[in-house]
Amino acid sequence: MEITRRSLLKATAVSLTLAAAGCKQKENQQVVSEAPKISTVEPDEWKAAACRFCGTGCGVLVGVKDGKVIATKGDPDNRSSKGLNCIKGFYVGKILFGEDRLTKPLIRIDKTKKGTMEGFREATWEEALDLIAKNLIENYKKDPKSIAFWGSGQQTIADGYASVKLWKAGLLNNNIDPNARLCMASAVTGFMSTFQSDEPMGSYRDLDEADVYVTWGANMAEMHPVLFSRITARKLSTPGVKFYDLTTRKSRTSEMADTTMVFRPQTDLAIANAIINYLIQNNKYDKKFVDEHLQFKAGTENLGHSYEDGYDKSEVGAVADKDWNITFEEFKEMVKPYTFEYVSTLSNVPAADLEALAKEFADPNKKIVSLWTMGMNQHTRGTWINNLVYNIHLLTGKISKPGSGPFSLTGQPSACGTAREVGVFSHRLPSDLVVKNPEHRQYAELVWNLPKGYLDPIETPGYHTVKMFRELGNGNVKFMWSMSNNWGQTMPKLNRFRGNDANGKGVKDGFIVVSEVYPTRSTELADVVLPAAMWIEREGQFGNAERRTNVWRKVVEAPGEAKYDIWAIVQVAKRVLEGRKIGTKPAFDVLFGNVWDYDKNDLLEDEYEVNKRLFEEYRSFTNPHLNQNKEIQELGKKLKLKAKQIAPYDEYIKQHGIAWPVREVNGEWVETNWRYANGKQEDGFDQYGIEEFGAAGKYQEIDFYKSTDHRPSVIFRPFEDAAEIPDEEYPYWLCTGRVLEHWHSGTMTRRVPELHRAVPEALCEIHPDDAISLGIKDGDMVKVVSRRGEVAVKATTKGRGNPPKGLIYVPFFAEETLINLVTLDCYCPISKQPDYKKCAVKIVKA
Ligand SMILES: Nc1nc2c(c(=O)[nH]1)N[C@H]1C(S)=C(S)[C@@H](COP(=O)(O)OP(=O)(O)OC[C@H]3O[C@@H](n4cnc5c(=O)[nH]c(N)nc54)[C@H](O)[C@@H]3O)O[C@H]1N2
Ligand SMILES: Nc1nc2c(c(=O)[nH]1)N[C@H]1C(S)=C(S)[C@@H](COP(=O)(O)OP(=O)(O)OC[C@H]3O[C@@H](n4cnc5c(=O)[nH]c(N)nc54)[C@H](O)[C@@H]3O)O[C@H]1N2
Ligand code: SF4
Ligand SMILES: [Mo]
Repeated sequence: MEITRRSLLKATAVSLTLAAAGCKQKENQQVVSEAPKISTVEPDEWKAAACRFCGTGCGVLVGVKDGKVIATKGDPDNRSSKGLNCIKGFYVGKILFGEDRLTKPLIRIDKTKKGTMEGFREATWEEALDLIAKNLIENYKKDPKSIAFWGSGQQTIADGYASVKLWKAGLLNNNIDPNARLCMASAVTGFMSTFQSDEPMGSYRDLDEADVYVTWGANMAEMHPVLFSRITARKLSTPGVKFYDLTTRKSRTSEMADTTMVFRPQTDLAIANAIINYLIQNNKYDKKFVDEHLQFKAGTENLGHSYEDGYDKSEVGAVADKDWNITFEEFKEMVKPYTFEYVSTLSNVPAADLEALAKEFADPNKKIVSLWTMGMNQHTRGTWINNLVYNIHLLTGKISKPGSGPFSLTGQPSACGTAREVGVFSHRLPSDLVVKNPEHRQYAELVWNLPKGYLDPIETPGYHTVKMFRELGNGNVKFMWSMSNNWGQTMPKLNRFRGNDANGKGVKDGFIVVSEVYPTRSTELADVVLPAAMWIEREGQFGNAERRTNVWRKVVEAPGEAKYDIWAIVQVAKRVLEGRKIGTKPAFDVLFGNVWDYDKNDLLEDEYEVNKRLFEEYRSFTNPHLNQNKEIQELGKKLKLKAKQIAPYDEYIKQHGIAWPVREVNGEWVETNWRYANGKQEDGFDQYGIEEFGAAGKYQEIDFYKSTDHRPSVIFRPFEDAAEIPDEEYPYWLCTGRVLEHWHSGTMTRRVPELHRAVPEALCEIHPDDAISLGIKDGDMVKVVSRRGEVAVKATTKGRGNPPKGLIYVPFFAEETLINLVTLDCYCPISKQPDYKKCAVKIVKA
């Protein structure tokens, strides 16, 4: 019998007993457990879902027996992951079973106990929802700017859509932003400024075909392990394949690299410019591609840094995103100073290594994939460094071709699908539409059945995330609702709103609602905690980094009274919209009537139906041509919304995920793998350039149909130094990030015994020479101190990563090691994404 890949996977799948297996909650979430129970019990059925964790978006099959999850394994039919899962995916089923799951709404009765999980009483949903609605309305009436919603790239697409609709159309308020601001905002502004359309053009299929891989600030071995395994497979099986790792600290990823280029933080800007300069000075760029497809621009320079509020309104802050046309010759002059010698002195990377990498790009026969995540996005010049990497790929024509392209990796499971596509940002609306554009608002009004001009009052963008939490700190935000995030641990410069007396006014005096599944550093600051159904305890949809949308059905019941987040959103909407009218109709009926059961005065009982209706409504933003309304058809056509078309809800379940733009061809819904690349549909190429928005057959191979004049921009962006640089008093760089085994604030993964045991505590990685000069031994407690705060942490010179001299690395997963008391909340002036990757600290023996 032929052993297929599929049968092999099936045969080797181990059924894990996922019941709470002795997990016990102790202080600081120390989970103690018995050895994992391996069993050979076969589930009654396997149900398809998407992994709860990272933006890779792997398919997971969930084994259910007697209504309980007993196993998970990779889904061979998911085209993003083809049956693979990493260690977190392997254990994902266990996140449901932490002993301290929140199962009842909690109302705070003692405000003096804020900062702890004491001082709450259990409440009914009715009570909790009434209290939330009362506080929301009261604060809104006093000052619309005093209310805020903080969403997430871990909300499902329907969750995000319902949140946006409630806030932007229901409350006419733009103070809604997601944690994706901390994560993907610079990627978005990078895409928008270069291409005028968000999200990558390439596909994971590129990873199987490239000759050269470059990571520009991504630890893929730990953060995108399944994608990394495709790179290693290619590298190990194909002679001559090269891998360059650009990083500020040697990581697990560096171990696979042929060349690791450890650069001084922030000098990636100069490194990219050195490559560009080399290509141009040596006539090694693709002249035909440049002439046919590109335009050149320059933008505002000398932006300075946003240490405190007021920056956005300052003279330079207000024009930070301005750019203008220049000639190729002008561009050439501007990059001229970036010689290898000069950049080598700035970055500490040997000139020969810079040249070797530049020569890879200069070779017209090499296919190159660039990859990045937080190294480039969490950066006070995050938009710029995104633009610069696009510049390199555009100048060499290495883009949107199988095996060649710039690939911005996403972190969260639905940073793309929810935060970006649905537009859970203060300045956005669904489908790349923005609040400040009148035609965009008009389109949203048409889809949402609002009178013309209804959305006008919200023309001013709301608070972006950092601003929102600064305003919470100083007491101007008085009502905050957060969902699927843990800001009490993950926001930078935490002591703006937690800890010392001068700050935290909004937390102490305000009204805070946290929708959660476990007690966290945020629920301890809450006035009301709403218990949520998680992952496969409800219907859901995520959109991953290669534009693939996944939909899963509810598999098991949530514990206790935990409810799915949409239910809570619509219940609050029902209460706060009571008595309000849109035109002649009750506001609630206009906005949420399609998911409401008027007989039972509750949401439709069928969660699938609720999700499907919300999803299909969002979908109508992307398929104006299918709408009966002529106005929607025409405006949608003008705005080229069809370029992001998604498929009907059920189609995603059937196909185990589909990548947009999706097209209906003879009754089949077909995905696109390489956007902008003209070619055969069945090979994964884009049809829109040929048929829909293309420049009338002008371009054969590629048509950037969303870009202004079909020409993306090569934008000059100079090197500017970091916001805070080590000095005599604070002599070390602090870099923060993650580890393989834990997800962000550790709330879920620390409750999985196997993952917790693998990495039970956060360690501070330090170079052995620095340790000697500070008199520190491995295992000593040290204090990491910045101008903002301090934290005690155990030091190691033998950590998983190896920082260079002068730089230390601390992960942020451990709630007892709040490294964000130390980090800086300066942000990129264009994307408003803060830089967690660099600030200045000193190290003191604790
Ligand atoms: N195991 C696990 N996987 C995850 C997550 C998780 O919590 N755990 N989270 C997911 C999420 S939401 C995200 S955003 C991603 C994050 O994925 P990554 O960005 O890969 O991970 P981080 O640890 O945040 O960042 C580490 C990288 O930042 C780079 N860096 C530091 N300073 C600079 C600089 O000045 N310039 C440049 N160019 N690079 C720099 C380092 O070189 C290093 O490669 O991971 C996703 N995957
Ligand atoms: N120092 C430092 N800080 C960072 C970063 C860094 O690199 N360094 N990276 C930043 C980045 S890129 C990111 S993406 C953020 C992530 O920051 P957050 O999103 O704030 O952190 P998470 O731990 O992912 O929080 C998600 C929460 O949702 C809960 N949850 C799970 N399922 C559900 C559900 O179905 N419903 C509800 N309501 N809740 C649910 C989980 O228990 C968890 O507490 O961290 C940022 N913070
Ligand atoms: S790579 Fe990401 S999506 Fe895939 S199994 Fe691991 S955590 Fe889940
Ligand atoms: Mo992220």
